[in-house]
Amino acid sequence: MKELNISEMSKAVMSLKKVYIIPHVNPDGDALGSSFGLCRFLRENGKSADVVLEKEIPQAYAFLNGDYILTENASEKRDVIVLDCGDLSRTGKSEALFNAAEHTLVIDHHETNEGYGEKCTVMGEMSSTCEMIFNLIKAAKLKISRDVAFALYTGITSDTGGMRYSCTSPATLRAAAELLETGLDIAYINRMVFENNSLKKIRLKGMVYDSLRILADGKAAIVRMTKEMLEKTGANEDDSEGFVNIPRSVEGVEIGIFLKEREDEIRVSLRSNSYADVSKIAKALGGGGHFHAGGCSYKGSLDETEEKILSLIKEKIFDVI
Ligand SMILES: [Mn+2]
Repeated sequence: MKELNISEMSKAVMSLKKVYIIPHVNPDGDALGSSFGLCRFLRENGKSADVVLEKEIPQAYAFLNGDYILTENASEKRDVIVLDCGDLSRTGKSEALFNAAEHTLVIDHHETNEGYGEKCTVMGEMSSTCEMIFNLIKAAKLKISRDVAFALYTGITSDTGGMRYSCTSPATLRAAAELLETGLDIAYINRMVFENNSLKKIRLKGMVYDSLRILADGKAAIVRMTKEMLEKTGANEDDSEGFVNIPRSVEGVEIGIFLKEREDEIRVSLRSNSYADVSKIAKALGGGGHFHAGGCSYKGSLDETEEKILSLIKEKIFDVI
């Protein structure tokens, strides 16, 4: 594996003729935005490019109007560009395409990415893979069309929570400004990304809000999503994206806990606002994450899981500060 800077990667990308572009499984706005953005850019510049997805695109991202092929239909031998995948397993079934390719390029912004593929560019300081694709096109000194800008802006706004998270740098905002100059409808994109929920999801969210309880003298808060809630609303687990922010947003709360009841385990998501390192809790139960975000699974009932998490939070965080 060779590590490249973004302009070297730009040259490496432009040297390929026929590529499959592969984002991570269960793709989000950045994975899809960077894939469609790069794919459109390469096609506009005379390359043969296709985005490859393992499953049909999530309905929430249909507005991107991106065309793609499913992994099982990607039958040609082509070079592969992997986007927004912190490790190779995140390519899911498309890993086979990666393994069969002559040339493999990896472009990603996950700090935990240790590098893989023939050539790799990882920039943990970037807000999004879309911001990296923007820089890659700038390095090639080629034009960014409105279609490309539409996809890239979607990914940047997704991964920065609408330019609110700390990953938003001055350079991110300058990139966003330049993308907007192509004539994008910023209100439309942000509405599609943040304010376009299915009725099922809103009903589910209402139930999850109702489960909110305050723990640890107001320093932690918890919400639960049960299998029954999913049955009642007809929603699925994908609809719970972002719910972990509900408990974290209660005034005075440092740690937010979200428990999802699955068939044979409870999935635990943790978030902290400032001083609590929640990855310590996640790691203690065999999971992982970062300082402010962690996740793990636990075999037990919802009540047992809550009890376990709460005792770990007290022992590893509130007792030591
Ligand atoms: Mn991303």
